[in-house]
Amino acid sequence: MALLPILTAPDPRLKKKSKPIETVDAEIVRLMDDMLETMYAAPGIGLAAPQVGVLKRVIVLDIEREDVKTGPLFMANPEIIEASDEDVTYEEGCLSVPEHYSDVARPAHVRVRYLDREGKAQELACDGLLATCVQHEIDHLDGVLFIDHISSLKRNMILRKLLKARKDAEREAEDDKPALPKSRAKAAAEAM
Ligand code: K1U
Ligand code: ZN
Repeated sequence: MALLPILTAPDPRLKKKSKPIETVDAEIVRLMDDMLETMYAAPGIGLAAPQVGVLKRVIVLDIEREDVKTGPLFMANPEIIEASDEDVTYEEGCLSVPEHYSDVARPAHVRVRYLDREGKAQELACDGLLATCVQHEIDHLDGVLFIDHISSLKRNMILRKLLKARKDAEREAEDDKPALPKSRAKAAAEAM
């Protein structure tokens, strides 16, 4: 298994619509396993393939808590086939929007149809955090982030901060590099 790099906003790949899976073959199983390992390492409770730069309709989740023991869930081509009229608001985070959180209202109960890790068609009734998380992950497959559900004022403020953090990190990495490659630096010193 392998840890995959997680893309952060604003990255154009996070805004694209992902393609359906034709069959859950060995390549998709490997992607699912790598995504689960990446999600646990982050740590997170869900991850969608576009977050690791793969525009395929695959998500993984594990919201295990003392009261919820679903274990890891692997879903290819997940679709919401029923949603409650009742909404619930949850403070959401996202591994692609690090260190920012916002309240988002979504249907409190949903029924999801998907292909599991063995390629078998399944349906699952989701409530509570699992319902919120599965909707958040399916949104990723359609190029939608939780910040698309909040005011444009707050969204743009978060995106500006993320862009600044990325530029600062790039500048720091650049400052840590030697000004000249070692061999040229040595040659320059010897020539003096
Ligand atoms: O999609 C993602 O980036 C994963 C995201 C899922 C999510 C969280 C909260 C509401 C909706 C969807 C995360 O996992 S953010 C990290 C997180 O919530 C968490 C991390 C460790 C322990 C418990 C929660
Ligand atoms: Zn997310």
